Amino acid sequence: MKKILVANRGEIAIRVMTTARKMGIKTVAVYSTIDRNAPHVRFADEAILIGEAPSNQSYLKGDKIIEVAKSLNVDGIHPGYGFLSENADFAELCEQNDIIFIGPKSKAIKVMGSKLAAKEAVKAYDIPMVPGIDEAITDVKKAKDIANKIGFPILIKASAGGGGKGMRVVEKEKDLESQMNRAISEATSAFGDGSVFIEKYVSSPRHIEIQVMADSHGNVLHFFERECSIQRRHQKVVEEAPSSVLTPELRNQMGEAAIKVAKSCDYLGAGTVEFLLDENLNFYFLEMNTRLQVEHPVTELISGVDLVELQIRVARGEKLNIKQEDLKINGHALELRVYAEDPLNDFLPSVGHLSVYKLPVGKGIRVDNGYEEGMDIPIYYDPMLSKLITYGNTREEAIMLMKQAISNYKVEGVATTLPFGKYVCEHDAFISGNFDTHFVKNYYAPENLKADMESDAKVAALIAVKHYLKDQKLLRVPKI
Ligand code: MV4
Repeated sequence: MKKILVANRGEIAIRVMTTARKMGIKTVAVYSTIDRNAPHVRFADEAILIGEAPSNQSYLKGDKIIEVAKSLNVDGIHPGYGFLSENADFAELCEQNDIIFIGPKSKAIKVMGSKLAAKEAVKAYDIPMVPGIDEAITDVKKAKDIANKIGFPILIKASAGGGGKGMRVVEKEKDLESQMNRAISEATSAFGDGSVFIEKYVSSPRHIEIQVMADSHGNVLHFFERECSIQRRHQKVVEEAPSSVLTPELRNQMGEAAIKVAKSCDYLGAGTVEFLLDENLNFYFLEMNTRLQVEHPVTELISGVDLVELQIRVARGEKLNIKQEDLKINGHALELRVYAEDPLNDFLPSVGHLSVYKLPVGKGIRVDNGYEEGMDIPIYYDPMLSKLITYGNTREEAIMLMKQAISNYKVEGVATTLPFGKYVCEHDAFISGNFDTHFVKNYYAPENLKADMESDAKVAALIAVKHYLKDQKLLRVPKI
């Protein structure tokens, strides 16, 4: 592979190109009109305008991107995350045009994109699943029978959903019929597929996911877990590796299960197998994400591998030259997603002009960033500015570094999730490691953050006054 096109923007485009460059591979950026001066465009060896700002006129135009790739003799396309990364048709279009899609084969994307097809695929592999059914259900009477067998509360999920879309909790039998009808009509309009199924509702789970990597020679490795329970409305905000609750035995079991999930769909490349972990440390397979994930850096830091490099290597047919038993966890990593969103105002996007934008630097601090001072944040895309990642010998050290890094990260012009990150790092439940997917709902209210920010402002004001008074005492040469 001599030249790679990155079909993405922002921090992930730069992240992928950094590794390509390290490997001696040329890079091509694609961009929309509004991204004309974006950092990922200047970072690449070549850059091509592909359309107008809305994603469906640019970053989602698979045929246009293939056309550009062919005209520039590109060997492979890296889709990053989001956009075309889990589009089976695009993966197939690449294959048909003799361009390597740096990701799994379209078939694996398709199977894992359907929750019911995924359940079917892993059936023969002895993977722990949440009690429930593994086929689409439309008959309310049958649904009631099953729900009573499993026991309420139950969860109705859309087969074509994922990431929490199209889910409904049902507490009592009397609500089942109306909730089921709503779920079916929602799934039909959102995904064009009204298939829904039922699972036992695990009420206070942790979200633990396992990073896997597969080559085209039948080797699959796992790179341990990421704890992603700190999320709001299915949007992750803080992630870490390793999880503070897994024992080495449980980690092995979940890793083995994740490898089996990858094998069940003949997986290739980087993937993530999501599990729910209940209070009694039972784990259940949820779904597989067939892409490089946003939070991959915490895994890179604790395992010492470059996941993008491995993606490129296996995509060009190389064997994974690492053995599972050689992989060890070293240290602890935390990631805060820095969004241009206002935590004091229901996390609404706070797009605008980055009048000040200064990144923290130092040992144990990594910032995967897509923006710079003076830029406007476009309204058209995900408002994530960067990922602030810290790495220490222990969890305590990583948390301390995160608090330092947050205070050295200077942003003016837009509100960000940085103060929210500080709030999480200072919260007892987070510090103790005793939290679940309800952390934000249970412990966060804008008032808490406001109090926090005001007391910080008071301390800053007191320091300023002290300096001023000290300054006044100094002997000054009088002006004549
Ligand atoms: C669940 C669940 C409880 N019980 N399934 C949400 C996203 C999608 N990947 C699956 N999700 C869940 N499935 C059963 N049977 C709770 C969630 C869930 C969740 C999972 C991971 C991270 C955050 C979450 C927030 C709310 C609900």
